[in-house]
Amino acid sequence: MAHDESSIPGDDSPAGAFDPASAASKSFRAETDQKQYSAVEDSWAGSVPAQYGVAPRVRIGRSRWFNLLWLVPIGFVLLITAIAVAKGLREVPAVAQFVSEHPGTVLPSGAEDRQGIPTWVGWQHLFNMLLMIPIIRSGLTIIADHPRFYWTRHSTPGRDWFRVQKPVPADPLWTAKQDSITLPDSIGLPGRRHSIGLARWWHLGINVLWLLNGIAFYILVFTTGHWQRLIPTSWDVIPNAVSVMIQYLSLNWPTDDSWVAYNSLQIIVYFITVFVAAPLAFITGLGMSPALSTKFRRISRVFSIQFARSLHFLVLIWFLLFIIVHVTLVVATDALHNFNKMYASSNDADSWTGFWIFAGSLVLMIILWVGATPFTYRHPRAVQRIGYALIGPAQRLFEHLDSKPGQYTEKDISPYMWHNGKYPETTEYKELLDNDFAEYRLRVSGLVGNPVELDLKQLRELPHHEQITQHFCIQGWSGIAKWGGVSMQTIVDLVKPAPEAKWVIFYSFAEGPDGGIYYDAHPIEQMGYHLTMLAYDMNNEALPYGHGAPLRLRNEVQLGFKLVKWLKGIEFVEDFAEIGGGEGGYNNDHEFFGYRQSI
Ligand SMILES: Nc1nc2c(c(=O)[nH]1)N[C@H]1C(S)=C(S)[C@@H](COP(=O)(O)O)O[C@H]1N2
Ligand SMILES: [Mo]
Repeated sequence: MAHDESSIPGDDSPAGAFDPASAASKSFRAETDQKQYSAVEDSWAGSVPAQYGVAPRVRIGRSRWFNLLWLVPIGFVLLITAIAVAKGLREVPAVAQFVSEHPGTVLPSGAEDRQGIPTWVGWQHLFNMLLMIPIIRSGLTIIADHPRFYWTRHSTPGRDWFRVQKPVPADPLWTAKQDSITLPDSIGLPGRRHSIGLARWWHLGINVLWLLNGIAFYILVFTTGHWQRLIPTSWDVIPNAVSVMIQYLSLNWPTDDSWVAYNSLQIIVYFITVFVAAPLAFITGLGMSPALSTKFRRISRVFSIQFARSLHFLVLIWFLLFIIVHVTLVVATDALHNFNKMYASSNDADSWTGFWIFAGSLVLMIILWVGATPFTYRHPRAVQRIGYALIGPAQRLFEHLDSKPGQYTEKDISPYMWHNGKYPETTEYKELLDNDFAEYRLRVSGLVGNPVELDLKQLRELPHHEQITQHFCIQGWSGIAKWGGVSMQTIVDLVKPAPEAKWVIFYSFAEGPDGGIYYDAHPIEQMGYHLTMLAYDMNNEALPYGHGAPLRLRNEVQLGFKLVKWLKGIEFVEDFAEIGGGEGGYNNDHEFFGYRQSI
């Protein structure tokens, strides 16, 4: 394993006609874009033009796609048919008897003593509603950034089971960014194409509040006995739920007793929503984190990021269906009474109090809805700061998961790996490429005792490190590859960072969409992680052009955008505030991403 220290330039060896001092003073900072971006304007992110998707489609069999818009007429016909059938059924004596024996509501013992909707339920319901809207809207923007769903982690084109985008074009260098689509600003939060950075602050930030609201709800539900209204306590709920379904569909609705107990169909649906869908949203959300998935590989092997992302999406569908049916029934069945129960904690059937409170909350909801996207475009840094204040602690925590190598095996390697980012177009890079990188030098500088410049031969002479790991793009796609190269710890040992060095900046040959070279900052602790490396090989061959030739970074606790491709330099610094726009990376400066991305 030991390498000959004296063969490394930067030592005072004869080979090193290289001056450490000049390397240390030379930095790539000057090539970064130092402009501070503080609004989302038309020229934002290199003026990425709007691009709209297609109607949602589900794959049937190998390659046939079913357009889900057909569900509108089909659903309508089914509903009409179901109503006709239910009406007919109620005329059948046996069914009439079944309905009268199972009127719909099962009263648990002591229900009479627990009657009423407590005020805290009303408040939590209100908060939940206000929080769910931005969560769902920003979630749609996140989906729009990779508008496809898969069941396996390979994200292979054509193997998606759902898409709102055309099939992937044949272009071998087609990027995930090119594949992203625009949403209307009133639907997505925000709607602009590839505004995932901002959407994630909304989504993850508000998720924290939603989670706290949910935890408070769980605690109150179980300490007050209110759980007995939400959790079925006898098998009688099944026939009663069937009965309620027949009664609703026949448009001859069950007597409402919800001040005392919900009907059986309500209980089942509320139970699923509160105790299955909500926790599943949380778990599947975490299932998409690179740091957690890499650490808990045994779980994520089966429960892969794409499986988690697909389930997360199905939970969204459940919530959307729930909201539509729930709101329809609240309004269609004794609306004033229902508003009084949930908004005024009162069983008054005729007063308008509950309605006015509801109307007030609706106004608030509409103002927030209409204002959220324009606010985000005008104050993206505020969205970024608030979002980071909320989710940052969890992101920092998960960054400490230093996982062992050998995560996957050769047979897990993905047949297709998406490309991403802006390809290097500078003459500097093209000349190197044309010359097979014979002139390539990686420059490692900054707060180090021994700055070095390494060519590819020297890099290949350093102790070899290999890992088969999974890539997690912020946009949602993933893939497994085998990476061969040098462990970052080897580079650290070689250059001997000074104690003040806290951050490591990786600079690319490639520019970003607004000009200025792509760069990213990583905490120095993570340079010692088992899975932090510089890769010059991918799947047993020299790293291809599209994936970052001749050298790229891998740090498996982080999302893909932090893994700089076409690497030309590394600088150890005390603080990233003076690099580029000062936010810790190109996408952070320009697209309001975060600098810690373990989730
Ligand atoms: N120089 C540079 N490196 C970059 C990017 C980029 O735009 N420029 N994009 C990043 C993003 S968003 C991802 S997901 C990965 C994609 O790596 P791949 O194309 O090898 O799959 O590269 C990262 N490295
Ligand atoms: Mo990415």
